Amino acid sequence: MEEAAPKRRKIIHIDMDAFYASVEQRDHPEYRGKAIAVGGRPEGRGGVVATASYEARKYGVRSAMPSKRALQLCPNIIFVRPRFDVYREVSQHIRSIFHRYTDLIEPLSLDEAYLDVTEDKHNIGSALDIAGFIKAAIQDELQLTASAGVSINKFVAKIASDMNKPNGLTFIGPSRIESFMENLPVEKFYGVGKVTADKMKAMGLHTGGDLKRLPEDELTRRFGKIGRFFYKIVRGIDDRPVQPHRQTKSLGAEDTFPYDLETLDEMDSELEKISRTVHNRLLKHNLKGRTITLKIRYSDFRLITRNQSYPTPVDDFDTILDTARQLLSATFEDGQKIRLLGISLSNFYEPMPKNASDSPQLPLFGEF
Ligand code: DCP
Ligand code: MG
Repeated sequence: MEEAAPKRRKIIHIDMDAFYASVEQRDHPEYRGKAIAVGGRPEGRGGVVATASYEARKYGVRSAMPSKRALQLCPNIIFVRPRFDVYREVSQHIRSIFHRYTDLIEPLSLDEAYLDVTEDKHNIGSALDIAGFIKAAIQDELQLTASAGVSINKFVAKIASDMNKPNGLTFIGPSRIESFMENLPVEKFYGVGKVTADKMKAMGLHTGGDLKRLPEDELTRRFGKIGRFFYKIVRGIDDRPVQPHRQTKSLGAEDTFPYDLETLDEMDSELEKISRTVHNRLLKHNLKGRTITLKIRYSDFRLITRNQSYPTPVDDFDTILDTARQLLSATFEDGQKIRLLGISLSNFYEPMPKNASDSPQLPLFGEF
């Protein structure tokens, strides 16, 4: 007997608009209509912008920009201290809205998730309608806006959600996917950072259509394993399932330096930057870890890692930086030159959802 064709999926990607900044404008009417940056420090005294309101983005202010630069671009910008507890609460609330329609939810961060609504709890059937209901509930219950993308796979849904921000609702149906992918600039492709995009352009590959002309083995030869993903995705094929229980195993950041670092002073200021990034990522993903790992690559390409574990999970900037400093000074010897430094956290503690009191006796801190 012939096997039935797999059912076409209905995928929604939801992403809150200017998330932290919108929450601050909602709770502080005096910030509404104003250029604000969450994070960073006034007068450009260090720190980076976590996110900027749309008013500030008109001036070119962006996430991860040093606050000094933000102030140059937009002299009237207001720096606002982040309130992560509030963002976490909002995040839990939007998740509870998603659960009204499906339990197949894969959160990517506090403000972003994939939903598989191939089967929905109310038999609504239309993913576009469901996305509209979710946006309306977020507006009514939280006075915030989200943008949604709707398609038959994760890749296209995610790109779609970004196309009409803010407050967008974008549907890309099966008949439009191939032409959509052919016109898509390569830098929009998942896994294509600036370096790969430049490499592609140097080869004359500017759009999905250009990639589509290459056979699969040539794509893998040129780009490695991800080449196979490119081959499928330009044909509109992305079978990755929405994974509700995907666990983050480790989270970190690293930096390869344009020149080798030779003094502890230089290394220290790099560790500070990396710790800041790691700290922000932990907050964004609502994670705390018990183990901090320092990775060092020396100028001769030797790679070492050193780690330190704590009895309770940590996420605070000072602990991350102090631990990384101690791990470094415990191994550093005069004359060593360092090409790369990285810090990561693992052994995560997943906070229990607020309404999880019915799952009894979950060990909060793991057993050891
Ligand atoms: N964030 C951060 N550091 C970054 C990027 C983001 O701290 N480098 C935080 C602040 C954002 C939140 O994560 O508000 C969500 O990230 P998004 O990339 O979704 O950005 P926004 O929601 O702020 O804006 P957009 O409307 O473009 O989604
Ligand atoms: Mg967002």
